[in-house]
Amino acid sequence: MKALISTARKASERVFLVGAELKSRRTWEVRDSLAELAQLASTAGGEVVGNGVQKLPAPVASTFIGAGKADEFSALCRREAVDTVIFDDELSPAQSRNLEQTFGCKVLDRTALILDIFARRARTREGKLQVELAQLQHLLPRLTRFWDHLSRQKGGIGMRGDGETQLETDRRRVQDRITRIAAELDEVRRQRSTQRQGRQRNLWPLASLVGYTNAGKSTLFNALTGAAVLEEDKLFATLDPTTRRLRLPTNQNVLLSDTVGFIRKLPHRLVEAFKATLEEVVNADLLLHVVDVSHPQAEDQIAAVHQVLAEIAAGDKPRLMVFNKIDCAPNPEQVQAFLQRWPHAVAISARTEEGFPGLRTELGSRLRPVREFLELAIPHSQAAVVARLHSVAQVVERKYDGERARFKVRLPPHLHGEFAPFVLPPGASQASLPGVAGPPDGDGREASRG
Ligand SMILES: Nc1nc2c(ncn2[C@@H]2O[C@H](COP(=O)(O)OP(=O)(O)OP(=O)(O)O)[C@@H](O)[C@H]2O)c(=O)[nH]1
Ligand SMILES: [Mg+2]
Repeated sequence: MKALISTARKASERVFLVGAELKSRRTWEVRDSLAELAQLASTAGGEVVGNGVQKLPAPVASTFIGAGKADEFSALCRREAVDTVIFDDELSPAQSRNLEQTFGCKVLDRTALILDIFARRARTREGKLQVELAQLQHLLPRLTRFWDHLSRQKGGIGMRGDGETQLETDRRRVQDRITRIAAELDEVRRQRSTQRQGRQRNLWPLASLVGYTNAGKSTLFNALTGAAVLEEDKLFATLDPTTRRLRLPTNQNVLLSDTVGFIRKLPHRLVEAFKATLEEVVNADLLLHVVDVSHPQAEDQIAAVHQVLAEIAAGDKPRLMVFNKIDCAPNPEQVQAFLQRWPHAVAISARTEEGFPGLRTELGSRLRPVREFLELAIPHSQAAVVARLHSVAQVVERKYDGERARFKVRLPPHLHGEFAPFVLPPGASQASLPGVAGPPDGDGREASRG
């Protein structure tokens, strides 16, 4: 045990990975998942010295893998002077504790590893707070022996980020810290939502880049907008969202935002913690789903992204599939197959900018609806609705008509629902005012409410 702790102070931690081939999974899926876990571990600064897989009908309640297998791996780890064992699946607090006893070293799961990477990547106040909150919530139930061990070990994978300094032996303090962070996050988000209203006033439609981590979202974002967001051949290079204006060849302005990438088995807690950051995605008028076509698991990655989108209630958003990295795709037929499967998809290289004209054209036509005008009739009694309209819409014409004010406006599509009761049918304004005084029935009911 002593020997293990001292080796943890070497330049990189020696890491051993464990996967389970459950009945529901195929061997190659476990292998792919472990390969990705190895990438995550090295992104976190670990040196992967080996891995082990066990075939199981279902996870074992006490130790996830079978006790015999755990002993076998543990002996291997001691021989290899392993500092940290990382499981590819989320472990329960009890499993973590038992496994740590067996292995005699730090045992982490995929969730803790991803949280660790996020902690290193977070730059904004909000991003840091979100990660710290998720880390504390993940660790709190696991604070026992693991805890002593970690405080002796001081940091290392799974224990970095702002969380580290606050983690004392007292659970109570951790709980207090959780409460404080939650309050602080609330405040940061309130301020951000004020800023966002400013953006809505601009009335430019918002397109958000989504996709599996390392698909090339930031590279595309930088190439299109001239921004300088970090692009790196590492998982989760981007964490905090960035938004820039993009002018299309049609002279149309749109906003483009780049944000955190997705990954399979993305911890639910993290999706929850990042929901606010992902507002850029939830509020977008169009999602650009960037896919790395040169990746052997491109298909699985698409499915994983769809799953996360559904989890954040963005599953129904209009979507444009962007097949990226065609410059290094292993064969052109495969790119063609992707294009055929997804209507209106585009194939590009964010690196060489091949395919950009087609992408820009597609963006222009998919984001056009926001340029159209809507006609509204709002009773004068609904002063709050009128005020709200002025704050979010571009009002190009205003007329007064007895008890109602009529507006010709441009309104972002995601706000259409809010004003639906006041919308006039197309062409209604062409008729003489008194004759069409009655907008749809729904309007009358709204009016009598105010
Ligand atoms: N060959 C090639 N490489 C690309 C292309 N686009 C991006 N890359 C590379 O892919 C790697 C990941 O690119 P990023 O833009 O950081 O990917 P991302 O989707 O923003 O990744 P995260 O922020 O980690 O989610 C970098 O090494 C890029 O240089 C492309 O079209 N062709
Ligand atoms: Mg990125």
